[in-house]
Amino acid sequence: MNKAATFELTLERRIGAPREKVFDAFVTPELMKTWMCPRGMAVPEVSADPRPGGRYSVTMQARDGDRFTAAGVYQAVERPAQLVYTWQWQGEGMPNIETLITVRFTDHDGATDVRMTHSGFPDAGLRDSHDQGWNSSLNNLVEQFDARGTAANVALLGDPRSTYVRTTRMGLAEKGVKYTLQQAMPHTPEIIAVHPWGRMPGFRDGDLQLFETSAILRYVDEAFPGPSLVPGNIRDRARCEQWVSAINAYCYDAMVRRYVLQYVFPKGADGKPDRSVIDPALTQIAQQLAIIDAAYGAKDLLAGAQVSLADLFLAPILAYVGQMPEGKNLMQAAPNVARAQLAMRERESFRASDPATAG
Ligand SMILES: N[C@@H](CCC(=O)N[C@@H](CS)C(=O)NCC(=O)O)C(=O)O
Repeated sequence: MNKAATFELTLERRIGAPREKVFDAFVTPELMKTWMCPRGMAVPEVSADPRPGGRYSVTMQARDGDRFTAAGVYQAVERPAQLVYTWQWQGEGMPNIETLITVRFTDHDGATDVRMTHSGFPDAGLRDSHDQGWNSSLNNLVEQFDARGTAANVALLGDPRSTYVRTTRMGLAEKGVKYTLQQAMPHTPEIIAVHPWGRMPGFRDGDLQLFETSAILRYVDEAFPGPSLVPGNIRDRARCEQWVSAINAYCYDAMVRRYVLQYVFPKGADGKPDRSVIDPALTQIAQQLAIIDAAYGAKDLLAGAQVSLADLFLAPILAYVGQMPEGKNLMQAAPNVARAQLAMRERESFRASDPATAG
């Protein structure tokens, strides 16, 4: 052990099972296989001899087939209260340093509070490089003991009528990630706890909290298996980003804020929609739809060959525009947009995020 090492990582989780079961999940090869790797990876090989001086080894396999093995020696095996073992990555190119893991298991009304400390890192960089992996692995562990699967950790906060909430729901559905939808309105304490500007959606995955739809979906895309929500090709990826940014900066403002919301929450004289806001917005919306129409051309997707964040940001907005009094004419004047939107409406992610049937 490197005596000068001072950097450590501490993670905590509450697991819905008694201490003995959770302890066993750390030292029993068949159980270790089910969770001791970040989400989206697998554990094809594992061995464990859980007694002081006994050895263990865990091999994790990434989606691309790359394998990573960590191994070490048990220092303390005190079922069900505490487990201490060394941890060292094996093979060339891996950090050649022995670190130490201490796991404490505390009873909490039949559930178990797990506190894991991974210590002995020589620098903050190496410590931080383990943070995402351990967080994802411990989320896996929580989900192993919870029938809700990823919905035990993943929560989306907001109102399903929000286009940004729907975009996020579509992204989660495209990835096949189960989540818990927590109904919350803007600027309420529940939302402000996650989103300092009080907007929706807010997002949680275990102890991680995020706001801003693009950031949430980029995290979801990388942290979970399933089809990628950003194109693999660098040019398409940049185009995807370009459209996400333009839709956020220009289209949402004209199409939702200055158009759809003017009908939904009329603020004009006699409680009528304010034409002095709507009419100029309509001119801009027609211009924006013409730009997007040209971008689609004969294709149904804005960037790359698979549905991407760009399409997920636009579809919920267009769904509302199409329902407004001028919506049909606007869409008819942009036939490529209308056709692409029809294709989006056919997707299971679009159906599953319908605000009218939100569950
Ligand atoms: N930039 C944010 C925008 C979120 C946003 O504006 N959400 C709307 C609902 S669609 C909201 O919370 N509006 C309440 C308000 O503006 O006070 C994101 O990408 O998540």
